[in-house]
Amino acid sequence: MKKPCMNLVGGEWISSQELIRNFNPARVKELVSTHARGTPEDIDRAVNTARVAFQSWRYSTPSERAVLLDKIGTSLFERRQEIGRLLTREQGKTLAEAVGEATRAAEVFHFYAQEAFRLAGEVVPSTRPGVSVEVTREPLGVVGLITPWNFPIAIPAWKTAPALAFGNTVVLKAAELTPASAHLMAEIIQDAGCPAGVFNFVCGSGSVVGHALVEHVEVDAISFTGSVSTGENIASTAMKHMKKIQLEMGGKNPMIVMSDADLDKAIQVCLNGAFFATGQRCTASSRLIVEEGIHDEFVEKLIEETQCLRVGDPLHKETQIGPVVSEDQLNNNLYYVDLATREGAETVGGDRIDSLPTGYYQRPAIFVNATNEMRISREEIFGPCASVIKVADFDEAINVANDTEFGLSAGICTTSLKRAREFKRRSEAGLAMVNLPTAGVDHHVPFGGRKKSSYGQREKGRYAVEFYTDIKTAYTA
Ligand code: UN1
Repeated sequence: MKKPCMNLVGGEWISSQELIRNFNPARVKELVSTHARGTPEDIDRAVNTARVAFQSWRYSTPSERAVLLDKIGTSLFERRQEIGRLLTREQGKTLAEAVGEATRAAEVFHFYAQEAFRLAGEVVPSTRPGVSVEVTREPLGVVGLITPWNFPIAIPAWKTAPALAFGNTVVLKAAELTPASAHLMAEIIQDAGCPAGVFNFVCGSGSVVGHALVEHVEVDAISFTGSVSTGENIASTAMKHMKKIQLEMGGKNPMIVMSDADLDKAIQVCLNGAFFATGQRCTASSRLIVEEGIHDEFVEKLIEETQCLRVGDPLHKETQIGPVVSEDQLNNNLYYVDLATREGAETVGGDRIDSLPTGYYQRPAIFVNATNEMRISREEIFGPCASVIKVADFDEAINVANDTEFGLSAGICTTSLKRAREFKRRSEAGLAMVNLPTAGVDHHVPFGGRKKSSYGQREKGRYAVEFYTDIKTAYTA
């Protein structure tokens, strides 16, 4: 058997007494990789070495940081097929989705390589004669990054790249369920010549290793993507130490379909938003809000097209929907499929696929005649499940779309410019999509939501600088 993947602490690969075994959700008996299970002691060492490394990394030149990030980006790009295969095997998304994700990770590193040069400030005249005021941005220090299983390399990349670009040092805690892609990224970072201690990687459970990171007094900031309940725990622990936090959590994202929409396009937008990546995106469309005039025709076509989706082995070229990530997640999804019927919706699909016994395969589920009050329309399921909610008109559609405790992404399918504009103005989500799926975002623009979906500054694009730096106001006479 291949040697276990180790944790990276202070530039050294370190092993552990205990192992994490990482299985393939498409062939549940197939072991993908084994990993040294990190401990609170590993976190302590990683944070302390990151603290020491910060003293020089904070004063490194933008050129040094850009060269490193570019090298990492190039390597991720060159190895995107290999990374994609590994990612598919550990997470279950299709090979095309996984290679796309690896490419996105590469692009993020290239983007932030250039951003290192743009850490500009401003010079402002003082109210006092002969005094000048400079406003500059400085790194925060040691940042702890905690990442989820649904984007095993893109999210580690889009947190790590800006953190390093702006002069911070990093301890990354990757998801216990899918640590292999992030481990490969750690190897690439190390091989690119990252100075010891600047980037550290520890994998393990959230409740032990993640908790140790959030509790550590030498960690200045935490960026987290995952569930609302874990986000709430992190917030209360981090606040005890006054750490800066950035939380990306759940969604119950609406997609409005107006009667004037191009029906074929709307169907494609809904299929992609609701079911691609097996619905395991916090940006997935889980509420399809459909205007009366087009409702019946839309439902008929949606069912027809959903039944044509090819669910199967994610390494096969023709597959469109891979397996659910784990047995627990599948059981959670099946619970909601059962609940849909009990709540009075008509369920189409949603069953476990018995003809594909090797993996956690589930048929996409459509909950027809759902209401926005049902739990299936209020709670995040995080699987290939979507409610269809009928509304009378545009105003009701907007009200239903906004009637949720989440506010990550929202979409509309319409050919009316007026409605598109109105929707963008009235939507209470951080991302607004017109004739595009709620999921699937660019790497170079801000990402984040409102209400319970997100907390703190935006991720990605130029806006990431707001989280990963702090302001200094310097007066000179
Ligand atoms: C996307 O829709 O392209 O965990 C990205 C998630 C989000 C990222 C979604 N933080 O699903």
